[in-house]
Amino acid sequence: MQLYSSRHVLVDQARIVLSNNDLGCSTKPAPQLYPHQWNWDSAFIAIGLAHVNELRAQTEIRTLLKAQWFNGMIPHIVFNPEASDYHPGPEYWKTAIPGAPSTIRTSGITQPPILAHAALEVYRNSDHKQAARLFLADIYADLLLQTEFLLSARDPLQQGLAFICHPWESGMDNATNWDKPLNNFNLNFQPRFMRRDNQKIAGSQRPSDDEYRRYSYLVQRYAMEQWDQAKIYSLGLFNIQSILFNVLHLKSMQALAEIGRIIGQDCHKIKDQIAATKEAIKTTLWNADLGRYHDLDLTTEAPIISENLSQFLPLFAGIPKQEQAELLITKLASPDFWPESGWGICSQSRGSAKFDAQRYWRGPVWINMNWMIIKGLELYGRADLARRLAHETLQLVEQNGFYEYFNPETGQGLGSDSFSWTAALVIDLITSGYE
Ligand code: 2M8
Repeated sequence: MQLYSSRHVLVDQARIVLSNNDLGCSTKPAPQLYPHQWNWDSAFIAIGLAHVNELRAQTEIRTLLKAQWFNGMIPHIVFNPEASDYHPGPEYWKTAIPGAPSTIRTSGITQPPILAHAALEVYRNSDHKQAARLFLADIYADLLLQTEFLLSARDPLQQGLAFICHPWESGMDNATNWDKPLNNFNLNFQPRFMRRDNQKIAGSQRPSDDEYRRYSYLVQRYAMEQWDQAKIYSLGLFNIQSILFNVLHLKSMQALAEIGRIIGQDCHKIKDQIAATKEAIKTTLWNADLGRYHDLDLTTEAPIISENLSQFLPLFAGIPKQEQAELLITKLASPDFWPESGWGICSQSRGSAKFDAQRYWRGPVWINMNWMIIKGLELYGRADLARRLAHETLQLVEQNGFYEYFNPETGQGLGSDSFSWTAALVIDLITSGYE
């Protein structure tokens, strides 16, 4: 990589973060807090690694795919056998069952499906296109299988939208969106759980014990069903059509169609599905009176109207019409979401009673969210705002470190330091020409 940007020092620092978190064939999200491989973290990590070591970026994706379940599900965690200091670990998940990989231990749920998009980005940024094409050809069937899993097991009513069954599948674990659905089911037993996260990070920056109790209950309850997808759906405990998850599902299908074109596969079926999912997001997850997107609780059929930033993410997959996009961008650019302090986008509106500047997905700024919004702004011709947001994002990391998330008012780093996707996406922004 030839880099003449004045930000080359930041790129060098980011490379060090990634190399310190390198487990060999995958990258842990953070040195102590997250010692295993995580699904969507690895996708973001591959996007950054593609600029510095494209073969290693490919390996990151291949390693995750090795842990794919027979039904196509790509698990949210692939456990590192060398690490034991994370709860819940492999024993808790009880995933040593038929249908799960036999030699690799994983969790029993998935995460936002951005992997196919990451694979396409790795190809696009490759200096060795022929080898990169072979990489795409090698992984195409696995990516297709994952999509088919989301189109069948996760869309039992064939509505064009995939549901998630656990807040951990949303990627935004304790977002205010899940407050109501997470309290809509009774606990038929008290799940045992322990908090290792709070021993490493201040509790005020992490989810509450009550949330952990419910996360743990769902894991134990689904494990009792041996992770049978139809049974998980029919339990109806936490079946949510999340905006973010479906935006990334669509984005990955768009990428898959493009990968198919590059490697000469017939993609007409996936193109039909792209149209169906796009339409479903535009109709089922859109409220015309409020002029905004929302999640939907599949069990109660109730829309979930939360002042969380996921309502803007349809921009990332080019879903809204231009006039709807203008509405979203006006709200996004208001100080409630984009404070004048200049550190990017809050995960929860500052105008909402639930805003908490320190607590995880309930207020802090996240670099992967800023990154997706930058890409969305580019798509809708708002290069001015994209540039401003990219600049603020880079300043934030330069001045405060490669943290997991940040206080939107002070810029203070929160959660874990040396966080991999922060480093990877900083590399991507800088090599894309942002300053
Ligand atoms: C966080 O989630 C894990 C559980 O999956 C945790 O809190 O222990 C989330 O921020 C998630 O989006 C992320 O993938 C994971 C690893 O960075 O950490």
